[in-house]
Amino acid sequence: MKSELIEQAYQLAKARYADYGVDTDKVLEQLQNFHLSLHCWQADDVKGFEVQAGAMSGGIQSTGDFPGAARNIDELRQDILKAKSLIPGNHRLNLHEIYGDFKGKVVDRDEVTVEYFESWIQWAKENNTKLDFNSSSFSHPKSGSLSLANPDESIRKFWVEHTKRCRDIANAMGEAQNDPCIMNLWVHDGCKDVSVNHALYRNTLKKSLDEIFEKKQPCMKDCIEGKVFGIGLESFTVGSHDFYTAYAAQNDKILTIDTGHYHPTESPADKVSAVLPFIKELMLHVSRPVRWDSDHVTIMDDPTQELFFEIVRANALDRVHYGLDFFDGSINRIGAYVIGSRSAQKCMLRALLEPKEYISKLELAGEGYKVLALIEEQKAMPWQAVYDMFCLKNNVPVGQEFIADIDKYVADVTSKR
Ligand code: RNT
Ligand code: ZN
Repeated sequence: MKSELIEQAYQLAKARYADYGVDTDKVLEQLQNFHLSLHCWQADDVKGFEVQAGAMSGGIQSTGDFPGAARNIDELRQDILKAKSLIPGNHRLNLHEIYGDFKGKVVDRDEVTVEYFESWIQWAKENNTKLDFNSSSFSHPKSGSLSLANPDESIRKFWVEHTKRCRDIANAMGEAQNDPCIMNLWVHDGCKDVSVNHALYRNTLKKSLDEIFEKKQPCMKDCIEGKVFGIGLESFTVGSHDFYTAYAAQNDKILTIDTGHYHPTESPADKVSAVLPFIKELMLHVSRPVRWDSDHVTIMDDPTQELFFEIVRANALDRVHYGLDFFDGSINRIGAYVIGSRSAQKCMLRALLEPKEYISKLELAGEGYKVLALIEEQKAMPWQAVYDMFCLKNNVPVGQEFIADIDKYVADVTSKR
C-alpha cells in the first residue's frame, strides 16, 4: 500500500479517536513499548535439540507436518529472525530448556548448565533480543505422568534438580541482558483415571516447588502455570489453576494464564482483575483452544480481545508479561508466528484505543445504554488505520504484504530443507 494512503487514513482515524478524547499518537508510543515473548517452539513443533530426543509426551500434542520446519539451531534462529522482521516492534524470545546448544552431546535434563545457552545469550545480544526461559518436563523417559509431584523420590529429585538448574540458567540470561529473564514452570503431572491420591500429589508438588524456589535469584522471575487437563491425563491435574493461584499469592510468584487452559466457557480475561489484588504480576500464554487445549494460532477472537481489554482497563499494563504459546504444524510456521503476534498486538491496540475514562464515567453515572452503545461503536472504529501506521513506522510490511515476503522465504529457504 502507498505510504501516502496510510498516512491519510491515519489522519482521519486520529480525528475520529480525538472525538472520544483518545490520542492515537500516544497509543502508538504505548504499542511500541509492548513486547511479546515469542515462543521458540512454534518453529519446530516443540521438538527441541536434544541429541537423545524421543517422542513427544506430557499431555501436549502438535499436529500436522507442513514442510519446512526448522531442523536445527541455525535454522530455528534464521526462522525467528525472519518472523521478527515481519512483526512491528521489538520482541523477546522465549526458550525451552530442550532448545539448548548441546553441540552433539547427550546432556540429560539434570545435567544442563548455562554453558549450553552461552551461544543463545550471544545471539540474543547480537540481535537485540531479550530472552525468557522454561524448564521442560515433557518428552523424556522420566516424564511419565508425574514429575515434580512424583512420590517416587528419585524421579522427583531428578525434576527438582532440572528445574533448579533452569533457574540458574534463567538468572544468567537475565544478568547478561540486564533485564530479568522470566522463567515459566509448567509440569504436566496428572492422572488419566480416577485416583485417591490427589492430596498426596498436590502436597508433593508443593514440597518440590518450595525446594526449587529456595535459592534467591536476583536476575530472573518465576512464573507458574496451571492447566485444566492434558492428553492421557484427563481425570486430574495436580497443578490446577487454583493450586498455582494459591501458591503464587502465598509465595509472591508470577501466575501464568494460558488462554487454552480453562474450561471452554470459562473466561481467562475475567481472571485478571480477580487475581491482581493478590498477585503482583502475570505472565500470559496467548494461544487459541479449539474444543480443547489445541494450541491453534492466536487470532483476534473474542476471548483474546477481552483479555487485553481487561489488562488495560485494570491499569495493569506494566504488571503483565506477554508470552505466546501456540504450535500448529499444519501451516507455514513463519506465517503462524506473524499472524499470532500481529493479532495479539491488534487486540492490545484496540484495548489501548478504548475511551476507557469516558465510558467508565457513564457507567458510574448509571447510563447503562450509553455504555453499551459506545462499546458497540468502538468495534467498527478505524483501528486498522492506526495499526497500518504502526507497521509503516516500524518499517515492516503493511497488511497482507507480509505474505509475499513469506512466499519468498519459502522459495529461497524452507523449501530446500
Ligand atoms: C502446556 C503448556 C506449556 C507448553 C509449553 C511448551 O499445556 O501450555 O506452556 O505449551 O511450555
Ligand atoms: Zn502454556
